[in-house]
Amino acid sequence: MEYTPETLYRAYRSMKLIREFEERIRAEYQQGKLPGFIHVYRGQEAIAVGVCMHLSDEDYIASTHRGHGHCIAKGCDIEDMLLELACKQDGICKGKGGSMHIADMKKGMLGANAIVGGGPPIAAGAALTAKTLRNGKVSVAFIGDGASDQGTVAESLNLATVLQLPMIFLYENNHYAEFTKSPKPDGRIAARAGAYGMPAVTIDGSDFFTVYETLAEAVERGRTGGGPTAVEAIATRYYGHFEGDPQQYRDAAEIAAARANADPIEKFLQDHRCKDLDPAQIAAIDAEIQSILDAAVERALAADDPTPDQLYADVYLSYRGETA
Ligand SMILES: Cc1ncc(C[n+]2csc(CCOP(=O)(O)OP(=O)(O)O)c2C)c(N)n1
Ligand SMILES: [Mg+2]
Repeated sequence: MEYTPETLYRAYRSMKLIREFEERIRAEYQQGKLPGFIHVYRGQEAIAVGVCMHLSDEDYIASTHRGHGHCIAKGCDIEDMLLELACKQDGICKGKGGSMHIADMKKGMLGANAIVGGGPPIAAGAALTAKTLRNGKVSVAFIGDGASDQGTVAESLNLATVLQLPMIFLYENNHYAEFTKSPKPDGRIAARAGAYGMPAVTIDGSDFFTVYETLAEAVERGRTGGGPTAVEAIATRYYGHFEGDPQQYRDAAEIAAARANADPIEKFLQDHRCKDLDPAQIAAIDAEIQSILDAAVERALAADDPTPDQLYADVYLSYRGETA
């Protein structure tokens, strides 16, 4: 596949924005400035970006509890996300969701989800809409290796095959579910999805180019009536399950090896396809990202909390068309 410089800079910017966004929120969280729980995506950036670069705002994704990367790659606004993480009234979900419940319908981002395995049925529903309306849209469910065993995923695989939905099951196999290491060999998750009767592959999720090329085919299949695809992307969870997790269940050598060998951004920059990228342009992108984050953090921390009235708005739906 040929890559224009624009595509390469775009991929770099998106991966780096995810990385720096999360490093900044970790720092703010450690100082007690952000409430709730955060689950960091570091190490998996090439997956969100390699997938979402094939999608427009009209396509759908359903995310997980580890969703910042998916949101950013799908184009959610950084300031609105930071306001949401700080639970402020102008947040992307008006401050009621926080890190684990970011949704942005304008961007086809159907929601991060604290329910493990909650995303695939939602993505399948969106895919059914696309198929019914014949509008050529596709729907991607991001699914952890832990989530892959949920019944909701099995039902979604079944429905997607039976109805030949324009859907992609994007498994991110980082070998951990919370504090438990997966005993399964790589490839088992794709094999199970394949048994439902859809094309299913296992790929290196730390390599942007592999993800991008695999998804080019899967998205095209979905858009042209070829039905669902499953992709098991092998990845590394760089940090703990949640920010602050001391990781006593993971030995130091394993953590060090993961951090040394599996950085998708380093891998990208060292790839021969990036050899002509201009270091000055890369530095300019890095500087632009820092200024976006500086402004977003400053605004988020100074912004207003929701008022008591706002907290109850949009929570209950009245079928007479009013909110309670
Ligand atoms: C239905 C449900 N069961 C259990 C949990 C608790 N829980 C939160 S994250 C998690 C592990 C998920 O692992 P995986 O799907 O591999 O995603 P990762 O954290 O590795 O990104 C569990 C069990 C939950 N949130 N929802
Ligand atoms: Mg996992």
